[in-house]
Amino acid sequence: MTTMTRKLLSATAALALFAVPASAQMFGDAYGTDLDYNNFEAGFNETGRYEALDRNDDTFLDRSEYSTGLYADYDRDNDRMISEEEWDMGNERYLGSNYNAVYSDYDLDEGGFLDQEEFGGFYESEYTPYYDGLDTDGDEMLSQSEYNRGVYDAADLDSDEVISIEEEGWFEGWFDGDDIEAEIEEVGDVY
Ligand SMILES: [Ca+2]
Ligand SMILES: [Ca+2]
Ligand SMILES: [Ca+2]
Ligand SMILES: [Ca+2]
Repeated sequence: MTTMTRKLLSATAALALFAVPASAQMFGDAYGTDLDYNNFEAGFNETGRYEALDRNDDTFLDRSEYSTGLYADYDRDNDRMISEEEWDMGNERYLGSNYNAVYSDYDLDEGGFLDQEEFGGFYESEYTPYYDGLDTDGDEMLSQSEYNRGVYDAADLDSDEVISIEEEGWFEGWFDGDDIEAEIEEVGDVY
């Protein structure tokens, strides 16, 4: 091994140390064990996800802010487009496995992907009642606890008020250290 290679390797190791997902760390020991709502909320509030979604910093998520967060979540491979596979997966995660809709109805330019505008059309028709359901006090905004509750209930697939370790699979990709704030800004306006 040359000195140069060794230097490169140790630099890589140092980077890898830095790359330990910050959000997962902030989530503490709770992630990876069964989560009741209180454990979940305490950890989740520390991840910065809500602050990243709240683009205008008013401590609430309006319909537009929520749609941008949803788009970022549907977009698994971060190419800023929603493929049919990503769409199916997102619909199942949020709307349930019985949800039925036709992708081509929303892919208006038949490009094989939904962009922000096309997804916005889908969001308007399918997520208006969903958002209303999360907005339990009916003030047309999601508070942090209304948002948290919605995420928790979506991940708690069997609705037994515990997110089991298996159900934590719902969060795949959420706590991997990606800069969610940069991702949200890049997605921009959806609705
Ligand atoms: Ca806001
Ligand atoms: Ca994508
Ligand atoms: Ca509300
Ligand atoms: Ca459960």
